[in-house]
Amino acid sequence: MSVIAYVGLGSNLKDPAAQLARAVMELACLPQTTLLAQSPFYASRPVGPQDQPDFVNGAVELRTSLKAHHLLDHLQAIEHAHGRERLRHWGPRTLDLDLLVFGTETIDDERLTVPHAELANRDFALQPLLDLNPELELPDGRRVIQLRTQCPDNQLRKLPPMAGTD
Ligand code: A4P
Ligand code: MG
Repeated sequence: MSVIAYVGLGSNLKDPAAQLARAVMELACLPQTTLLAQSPFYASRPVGPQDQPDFVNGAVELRTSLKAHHLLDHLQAIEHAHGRERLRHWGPRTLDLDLLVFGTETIDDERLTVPHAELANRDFALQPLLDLNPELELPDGRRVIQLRTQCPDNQLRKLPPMAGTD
């Protein structure tokens, strides 16, 4: 059985937009998974420590037969391949892949919280989700469009499409 999953992408080191574009191609190659759509990319002010560069953020919509934890294994392998080092909580990173939504599942264990714990507070995650699916609802019935109007403003700037990614 397959589910629709949404993965958030973020980077603020080493050509962030190119890191995201490459990650989208890598996500498209995951086993038992189809890339259905990708959102525009946005520049955003960092949430958390302010002594770091602005981020580039986006999201993808996947159809996958992988279990959520198995998908997380793949996301972490892609992060690792991008030279991701876990140095500081909410600190700078070459690539961050967050499982934002996984079908209608609610998960809360030592490895995985889905929907992502900070989703409702982050316009840089909510806006790309809305771009992908304006009707999207979380498993608890909250509508993403409603959360977007209530969440703190992080000065999102939509970036022009990158050559070759349209
Ligand atoms: N984990 C639990 N739930 C999830 C999930 N839904 N998706 C666990 C992915 N991972 C999940 O994550 C630490 C652990 O979270 C993982 O090992 C996984 O088992 P991490 O990314 O390695 O570590 P972190 O950065 O210390 O923490 P966290 O909470 O994941 O950070 P976030 O939430 O990813 O936030 N500002 C802007 N403008 N744009 C950004 O993208 N990103 C962050 C990082 C901070 N500020 C930002 C942005
Ligand atoms: Mg993360």
